[in-house]
Amino acid sequence: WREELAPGAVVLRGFALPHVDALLAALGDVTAVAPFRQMITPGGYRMSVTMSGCGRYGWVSDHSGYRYDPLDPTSSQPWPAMPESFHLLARDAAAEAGFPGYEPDACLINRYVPGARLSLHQDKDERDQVAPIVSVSLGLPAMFLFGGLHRNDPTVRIPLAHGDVVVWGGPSRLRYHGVLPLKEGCHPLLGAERINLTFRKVR
Ligand code: MD5
Ligand code: FE
Repeated sequence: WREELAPGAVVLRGFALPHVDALLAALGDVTAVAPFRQMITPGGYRMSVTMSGCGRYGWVSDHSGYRYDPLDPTSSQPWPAMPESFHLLARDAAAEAGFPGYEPDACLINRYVPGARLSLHQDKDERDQVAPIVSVSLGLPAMFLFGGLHRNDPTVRIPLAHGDVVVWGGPSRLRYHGVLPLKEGCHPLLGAERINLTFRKVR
């Protein structure tokens, strides 16, 4: 159930399964305050993935660029606090992958419906690029694209299912990655969607 994809990148299959009920209840509380919305890229495109967030910072994209912001631009209020169930799961998963003492200060929440995708990119907006990113997949399965440190490096496809957790640390923290268009389907708990919780240490 524990696969090392590359140095620092560890897949923990089903790691979140015992916590799904608590995670979904907390997700409902967060998205009642910070509803999913479509961000606009600096180039003017509307992202197919809708996003929410919690913790001290939220990832924001608009015509002026990408940034982490302590305020949700939709409400002009701080993002909802990170639920304890989110924080504990991220900490446990990071420790399991060899990164003890992980203290994320942001959780970006991505929602994919069939057809939604995330094009190849690097996560480099965080001031702390040493701490790992922890991602938790819920709902419909997705095909993840895992590349290298350069945009044109070859990619491998990694299937991610409900309950899988991936820790992206060490030399894999800055690899290019993306998500292929989500296939149609109906998950028994979530219906026609995939949710990905991505924990980061921003500052
Ligand atoms: C997702 N989200 O499935 C992914 C999970 C994002 C994003 O990519 O930016 O919101 S996080 C995947 C990730 C993070 C950092 C490094 C690497 C992958 N990697 O080295 O492949 O919605
Ligand atoms: Fe990313």
